[in-house]
Amino acid sequence: MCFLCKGTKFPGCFCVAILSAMTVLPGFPFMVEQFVVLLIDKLLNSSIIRCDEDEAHVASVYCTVCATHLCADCSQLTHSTKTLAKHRRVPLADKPHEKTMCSQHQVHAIEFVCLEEGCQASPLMCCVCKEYGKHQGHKHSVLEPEANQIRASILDMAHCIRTFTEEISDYSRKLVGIVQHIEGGEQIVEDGVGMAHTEHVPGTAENARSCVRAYFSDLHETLCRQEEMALSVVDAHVREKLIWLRQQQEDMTILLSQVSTACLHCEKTLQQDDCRVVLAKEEITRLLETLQKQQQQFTELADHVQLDASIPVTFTKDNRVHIGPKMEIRVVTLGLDGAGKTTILFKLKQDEFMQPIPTIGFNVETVEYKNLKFTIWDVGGKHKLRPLWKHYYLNTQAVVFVVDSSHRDRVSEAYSELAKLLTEKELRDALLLIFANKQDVAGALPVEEITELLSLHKLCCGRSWYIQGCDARSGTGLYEGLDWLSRQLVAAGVLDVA
Ligand code: G3D
Ligand code: MG
Repeated sequence: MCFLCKGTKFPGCFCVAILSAMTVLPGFPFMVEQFVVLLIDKLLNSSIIRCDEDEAHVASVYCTVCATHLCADCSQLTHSTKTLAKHRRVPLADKPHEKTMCSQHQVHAIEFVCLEEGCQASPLMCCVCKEYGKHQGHKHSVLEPEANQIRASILDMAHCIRTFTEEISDYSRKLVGIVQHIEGGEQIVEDGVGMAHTEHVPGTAENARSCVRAYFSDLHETLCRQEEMALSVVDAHVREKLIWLRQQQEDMTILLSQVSTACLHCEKTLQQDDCRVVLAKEEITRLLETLQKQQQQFTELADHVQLDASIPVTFTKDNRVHIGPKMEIRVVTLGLDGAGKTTILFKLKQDEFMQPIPTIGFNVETVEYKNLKFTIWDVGGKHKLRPLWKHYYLNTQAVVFVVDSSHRDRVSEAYSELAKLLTEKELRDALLLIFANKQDVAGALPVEEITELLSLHKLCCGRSWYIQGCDARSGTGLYEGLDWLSRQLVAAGVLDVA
């Protein structure tokens, strides 16, 4: 804000002129800077008195007769005549001061300054004003030292202003530099043979735009590649399906021809005499048995095969296509012993509470939910079994880590196991669902506290993770966890296509 007009931009304020000039003259701020520097130099040098004969000389004496300021040389030169040599010349410090006469008492000069509270508007006084006039008895000081003190403080102020101006100029230069850095521009460079030519230097704005372009071009390439791959998966599926269907068509044609041959044979037999019919009995029986067997096989096939022209496609978050009604997800459930892993698995599987036995080795179950088919490996959590966990990591798309929320003392042990787990290379891209189990137990740690104690925000930085409070006995919270997994695995909008 302008310190003069305080933002009101009153007519005549410098800032108005400066702002309008800046818009037409790009170098204007530097002209203003030079102008201010000149002003300050002039102000600081105003205490130096120049020689009246030659501006380049500094005066050192004052001729009281000619009333001129002179340097020693010019004083000698100009006052060398017989008459002028007699002129009284005094050092500049002893130059008699001009006297201002009192407006009240014209014969008396102003000699004092009144320091009284109410007299700031007219503080000057002569000896009569001081002793008998309106300033009688007022606090006062002598005019000359008072004026000198004010001069000294103006000069002090000028020094401060010079520093202030330098600071403003520095800051302005930085602003110019930053604007140039953002906008970029032309730069003169020399080539190998010493020829100068201009080169475009990109600014940060241009660099940022290039970054955006590069990112989206990569994304575009990746999408094109993924689209090609997805199309080839669909094409392969269609090819295989059509090959199988055509094979079926051929089989049915063969079957029909076998049936028609049998019919013809039977018809022929029916038209023959009794002896021939009796002789054909064995052959006819074999034929009918074969037909019956073929019919049975056909019925079984027709029962099992669903003739369906639909090709249901689902997309994973990483843009892979899945064809078929259910998408299979490999999940491994880990956590300390007693955390509730087996109970969770049984609950999801049977939806009924069973008294679990401590897991030795592992349990594996398939749980279907929405259009996902989770193959869940429940791996024993006892100390001795933990080194075995890594055998289950391969091709695991998600880890469900179960924590016993009712057991505050074991949370730090859970933390160190989880921390170890997250350093495993094979689990680098796996989703992490943390079940804060046993929320039904009185005094169980709430989800927020488990999050804090396991430092999840720090530990899981850069990966997809989610913590869900649950109670494996009743099943509360379990499906919310699976929902999160589904949302992470399947691209939005295609979750319920099957
Ligand atoms: P693990 O497979 O992780 O080792 P388990 O753990 O599933 O075997 O469960 C250990 C104990 O915790 C079992 O009790 C089980 O009933 C209990 N449990 C599991 N989940 C919950 C829960 O949400 N709430 C409560 N209150 N208890 C739970 P036992 O008594 O058999 O040891
Ligand atoms: Mg178990």
